[in-house]
Amino acid sequence: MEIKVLQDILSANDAIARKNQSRLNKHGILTINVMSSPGAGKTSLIMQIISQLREKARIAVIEGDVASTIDADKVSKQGVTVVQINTAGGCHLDANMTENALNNLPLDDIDLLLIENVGNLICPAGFALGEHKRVILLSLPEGDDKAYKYPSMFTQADVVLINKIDLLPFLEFDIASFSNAISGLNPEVKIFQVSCKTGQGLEDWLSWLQEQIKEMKSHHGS
Ligand SMILES: Nc1nc2c(ncn2[C@@H]2O[C@H](COP(=O)(O)OP(=O)(O)O)[C@@H](O)[C@H]2O)c(=O)[nH]1
Ligand SMILES: [Mg+2]
Repeated sequence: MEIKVLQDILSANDAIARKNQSRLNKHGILTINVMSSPGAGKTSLIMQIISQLREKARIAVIEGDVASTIDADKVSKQGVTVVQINTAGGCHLDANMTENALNNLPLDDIDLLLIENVGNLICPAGFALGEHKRVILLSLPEGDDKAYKYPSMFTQADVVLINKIDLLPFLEFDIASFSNAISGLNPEVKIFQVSCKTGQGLEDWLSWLQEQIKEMKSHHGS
């Protein structure tokens, strides 16, 4: 019985997520669901994307947090349109919350929508929002065993960003072993080593992102 309830919730969520995605497709908006543990660097990544791509793409952000508007305030100071979702205790965003956020965004004026999910390496993996790509950050201080401990997050990722690479000299983190673990779970995944603080490694990842924006535009015919 419990399993049935869970299945109902997930299939209702999936139906709204599909609706969100076709709405985003109609407007040609590439949408990225950014997920990680708290503190791995989601907001820092979004700030880097804004500063590096703002001349090339019209960017908007959905900020998901249990409470507060701290991250949304940072993004808003950059002059970027942002909608905050407070989940009031919920450990992840869902498609219904995302639909409400989309209702409050100028969809005709956006090329790239970045969704910062609630900081959590477990729950967000189960809930599609309507995004086109899932980007997971794993930062060096979290340890190189996390792919084995939280496999569902990595199995569903399109991209894994190994963040805080600037801290490598100070930590024991085996990049090769972590990368092999992810590739074993998910052979298609793209892995980039980056520092959202120093900017190291961001160039390759930003090229990938721009490629995706271009592809979305070509489908959209604009
Ligand atoms: N050394 C270092 N610190 C980083 C890097 N990226 C983020 N941080 C720091 O990590 C902390 C958490 O970052 P934040 O972007 O707020 O993480 P979030 O909770 O996932 O949104 C902040 O103090 C950032 O300045 C990085 O690449 N290197
Ligand atoms: Mg944040």
